Amino acid sequence: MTQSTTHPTIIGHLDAERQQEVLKAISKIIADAPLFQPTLPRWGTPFSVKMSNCGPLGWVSDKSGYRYQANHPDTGKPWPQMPKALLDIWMEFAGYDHPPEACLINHYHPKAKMGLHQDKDENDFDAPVLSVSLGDDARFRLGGDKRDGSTESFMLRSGDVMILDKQNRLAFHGIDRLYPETSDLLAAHHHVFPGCGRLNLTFRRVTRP
Ligand code: MD3
Ligand code: FE
Repeated sequence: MTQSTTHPTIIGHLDAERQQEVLKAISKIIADAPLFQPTLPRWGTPFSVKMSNCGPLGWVSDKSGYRYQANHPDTGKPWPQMPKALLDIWMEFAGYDHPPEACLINHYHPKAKMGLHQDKDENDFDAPVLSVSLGDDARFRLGGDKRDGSTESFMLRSGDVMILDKQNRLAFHGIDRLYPETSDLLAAHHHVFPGCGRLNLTFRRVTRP
């Protein structure tokens, strides 16, 4: 029997063909808007995750803080447009009338993780956040809206589509660890994504419609 501890937040799954299509779109975006190294505000400590974005706005983090901005922090160019393959995912799963303004692309190398945090840099908390996982399995941790509350963890696997709406929108969450080499999706793209690992897309509204 295959283990499949799904969670109510996982609302869909992209089949292998669709994962390839999305990966191709992401590779094109990265060619125009290279993965950058975000750093922690104040200290300048690098994240273990590298990032890029597409859409009118992109999330960035550097010594001066977290924010959404229209331009790539290294190239100064506007973020690439959100391709149809990505917009279609929002339209199919988000249940929200307005298009996403940002798609944050996170690349996790095999030992990368993301500490417990809240996403509060948006002005619209009524809109859901939609997440798509690609590549290696990862253990995701989800808590409540207070840092010291109880948490639960579950696996995110390649193709999983997760929605964070009303109930979870301000929940603390993070990625504990990856399970390296559990997917071969990124293997053909290892020059774009060193060490393969995992990609996560998060589609967001930033402003109120
Ligand atoms: C729960 N990314 O980019 S996606 C992030 O897998 C982030 O890269 C993780 O947390 C990743 O900020 C998790 C799932 C996710 C995204 C947004 C959320 C979970 C969330 C917002 C509120 C609560
Ligand atoms: Fe987050």
